[in-house]
Amino acid sequence: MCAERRGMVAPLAIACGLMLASAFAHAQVTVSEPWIRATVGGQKVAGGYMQLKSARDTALVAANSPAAATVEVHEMAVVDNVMKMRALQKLDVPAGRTVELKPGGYHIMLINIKEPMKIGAKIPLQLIFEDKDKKRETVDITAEVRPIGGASMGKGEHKHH
Ligand SMILES: [Cu+2]
Repeated sequence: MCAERRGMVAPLAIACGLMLASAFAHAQVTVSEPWIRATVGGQKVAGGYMQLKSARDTALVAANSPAAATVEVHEMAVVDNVMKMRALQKLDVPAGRTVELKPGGYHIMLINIKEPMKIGAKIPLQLIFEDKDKKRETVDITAEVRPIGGASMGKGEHKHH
């Protein structure tokens, strides 16, 4: 399926992703620049980040990966001055708008990872989107593990519920 082919090349430059998106116009969702943050020590969770864009209104409703027991879609928000994250039933991806998953905001959470996330590793991820007519689209991507740093949210980041 086109979505899968496109997913395979998603780690390439955004420009490439956009070209492919127009070449396969019937496929809805484009995923660009997926990456997973490297883990340290015995950390059991890892955050995944990427940009989502869809030709039609849709929503990210689920995700999974062979590298983790569970994968959830999370949101980070300040509640009573404390940065917290919570699982979302779905993350809306409105037509034509780029939805960014990034540190400190929306993210994919890999929970109970089977091995530490090592820099440079390529982690398969499957994203499941569902539109308002309940039509599902599955997108397979490969996310590269990148170092901790950049827009770090501090120590509380991976405390869960
Ligand atoms: Cu999270």
